[in-house]
Amino acid sequence: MRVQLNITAVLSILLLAGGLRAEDGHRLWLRYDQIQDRQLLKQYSLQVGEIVVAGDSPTLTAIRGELHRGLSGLLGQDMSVVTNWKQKSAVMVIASTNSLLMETVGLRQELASLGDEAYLIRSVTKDNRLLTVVASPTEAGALYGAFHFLRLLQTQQNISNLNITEQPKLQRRILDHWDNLDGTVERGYAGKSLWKWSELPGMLDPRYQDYARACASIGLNGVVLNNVNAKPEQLATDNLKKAAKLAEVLRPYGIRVYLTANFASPKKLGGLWTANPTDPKARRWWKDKVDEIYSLIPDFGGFLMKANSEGQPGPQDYKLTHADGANMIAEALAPHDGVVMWRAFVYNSSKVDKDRAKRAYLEFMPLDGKFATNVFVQVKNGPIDFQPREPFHPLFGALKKTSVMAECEITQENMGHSTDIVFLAPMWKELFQSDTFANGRGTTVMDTLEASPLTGIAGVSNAGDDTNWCGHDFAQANWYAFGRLAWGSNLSSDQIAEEWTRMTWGSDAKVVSTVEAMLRGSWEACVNYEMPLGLHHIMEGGGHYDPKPGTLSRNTPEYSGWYYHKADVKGIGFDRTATGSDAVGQYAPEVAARFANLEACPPELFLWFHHVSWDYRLKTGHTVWEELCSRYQAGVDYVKEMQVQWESLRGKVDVDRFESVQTKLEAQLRHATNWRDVCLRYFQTVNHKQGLKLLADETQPKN
Ligand code: BDP
Repeated sequence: MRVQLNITAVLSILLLAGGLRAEDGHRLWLRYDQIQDRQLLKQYSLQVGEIVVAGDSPTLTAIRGELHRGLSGLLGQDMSVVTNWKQKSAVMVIASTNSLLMETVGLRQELASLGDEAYLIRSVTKDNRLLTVVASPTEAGALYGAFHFLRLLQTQQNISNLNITEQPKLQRRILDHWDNLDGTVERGYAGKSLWKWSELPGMLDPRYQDYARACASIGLNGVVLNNVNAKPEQLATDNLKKAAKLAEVLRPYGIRVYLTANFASPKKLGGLWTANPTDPKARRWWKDKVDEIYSLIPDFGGFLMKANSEGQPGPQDYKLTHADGANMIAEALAPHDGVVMWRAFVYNSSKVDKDRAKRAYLEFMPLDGKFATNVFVQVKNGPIDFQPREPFHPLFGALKKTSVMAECEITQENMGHSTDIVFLAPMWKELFQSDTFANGRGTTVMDTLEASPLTGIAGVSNAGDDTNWCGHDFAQANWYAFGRLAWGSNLSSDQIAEEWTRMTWGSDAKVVSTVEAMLRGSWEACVNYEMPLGLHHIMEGGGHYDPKPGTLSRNTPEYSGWYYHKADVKGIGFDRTATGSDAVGQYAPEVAARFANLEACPPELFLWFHHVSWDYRLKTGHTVWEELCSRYQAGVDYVKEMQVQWESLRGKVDVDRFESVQTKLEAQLRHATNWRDVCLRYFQTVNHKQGLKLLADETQPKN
C-alpha cells in the first residue's frame, strides 16, 4: 500500500514536471494553465501589469473574477484586480459610454457609435504608460471583451498594438437544451441534464456558473432550458421558481433564460377545456402565465414552440394555422419584449406532399407576413432532419416578411453520438455560406439571417452532467465552434479548430498541428461512412446510431430507409428534380438549376436530388456504385488515420484524456466499419454487383 502510494506520488510529480497535470476535461477551453514559453511569459507579465475594472455590479464582479482567475493562471502569479491604475501598464475594463475613464483614454465617441454587446480592445499610451483598454457600451460587451483578451493570451497572440473591434452579427445566440424535468436528455450523450430540477431552487450546483462562463466566453447569450417536446408542467409555478433561480446565476454572464412551452398548456396545466387560440380564456391564460413568468424572471427571453410536429399539440388541432398559434403567444409576450421562436420542423402529413423534404416550405410559405413582429420562425439547417449533410433549407431566403432564425444541432444525434470525432464547424460554414440567390447572386444563408427583422440562431446543446460536459473531449470543440460562428466570426474552420486546440490541449506545436489535422476532415469522413453521395436518413429509427437501410414501413414511410434511397436493381437515389418530387423547385431558380442538373449537382448531394443507374458515370470517373464503395472506404480510412495521428501524441497530452480519446477512436472505427459493411452488403443484395469482396471481407470474423 505504502509503496503504491509512493509510486502514485512520484508519477504525479513527474507528470506535473512535464506540464502534464491530470485532466478530466472539466475546465473545457478555459484551462488557464501557466504559459510554458518563458520569454512570452515575461513579456505578457510586463504588458499586463495590473488589472483595473471600474465599477461594481454582478457582471463586473464576474469580469473581475474571470480576469483574476485567467491571468493568475496564465501568468503563474496572483494577479489582483484594482480600481485605480498605479503601475506602468495595465489592462483596463470599462463598461459604459459615459465613463470618465473613457474620456481619459479618448475612446468615448467611438464607443458611443457601437451597438449593444460590441466591444473594442485597444492598446493606448497615456502619460508614457501603457494601457490595454477593453471597453463596451454594455457590461455584457465588456465581458465578451475580457474573454477575448484572455483568449489572446491562451492562444499566445501578440498583445501589443491591439486594435480590435467586435460586434455580433446576430442578436440572439442561443443554446437549446432538450432536457426533461426528470433529468433525462433527449438526444443527449453526455450523462443527465445539467439542471438539477429536484434540487432547485434550494441548491445551486456550482456547474451552473461554469456553464455560464463557458457560454459567455464564446458569445452565447441565451439558453432554452427544456426539451422541444415539452411537458405542460414546465410552466407550473414551482418549476418557474426553479427556472428563475437558474436565470439568477446566468444573468451576470449576459445569458437570458427561455423555455419551451407546450401548446396545450392552458388545457393540460390550466384546466381549461380548450387551448384554441380563438378562445378568449385560452388567450387570457397565456397572458396571465406570461405575466407570472416576468414577475419571477424579469429578463425572460420568450418561448420556443414545437407545434403540430411529431405528435405535439398545436393550432392545427383547431383547424387554425401556425401563425394563429404563434401570434396568440406573441401577444402575451409583446408587452414584456419577449419573443416566440416557432419551429418550422413540421412534416406531418403526406397530404401536404409525398416528399417529406417539401412539407415545411409548403406549410410556411403561405404564412409569410402573417406572423406578429415578435415571432421568429426557427428553421432547421436542412429540409429533412439534422442529417450529416443536407442542402440548406429552402425557407432561408424565401420567407421575406418573417423573422427567421436558424436551428443547428450540436449534439451528434446522427453522427456517432459522443463516440465519434466529428468537427462540425465546416458543416456550419457550408450552411452559412450557401448562396440562396434570394436577392440575386451572393445572398448567403448568413446574409438572410442578418437581414431578418429580428435576428438569431440556436444550437441544440451537447452538454450534460458528464465531468467533461460533452461525453467526448473532442465534442467540446463543437460547442466552442458553434458559439464562435453564432457570434458571426469570419474565422475559418481551421482557425477555430486551432484556437480550441490551443486552449484545450495546449500550445505544443505537434499537438496543435495533429489535433487540427484530425478535426479538419472528420466531418467529411463521417459523411462518407454514413451518407456518401447524399444518401440520407438510412439510420435505425430509435437511437440513430447504426445503419438500417433495408426497411420500408407502409404507414410511416418517412421513418424507413428505403423511402430515402429507393435502391433497386437498376439504380439508387431520390429524384427531387422536376421529373420527381420537384423539391428543387422550392429553391431560387439558379439554385434549383444547379441541384437539378446531373453535371452541376455537387457530388456530395447527388443522390439527395437524383435517382440514377448504378452505372451512371460521375465526373470522378467512377460509376455511382464504385464511387459509393470508395467513399464508404475513405470514411473508414480517415478514422484509421486519426488513430495513427492520435497515437503520435502519446506522452504529449495527459494520460487520462489520451486514453479516453483512444478508446473512443476504437469505437468510432467499429461504428464507421459497421456503416460501410451493412450498407454495402445491403446494396449488393439489391444490385447484385460484385467487386467489393475485399471491402466486405475485411471485417468478417476470422475462424
Ligand atoms: C429529431 C429528433 C427528435 C426531436 C426532433 C425535433 O430525433 O428527438 O424531437 O428532431 O427536432 O431530429 O423536434
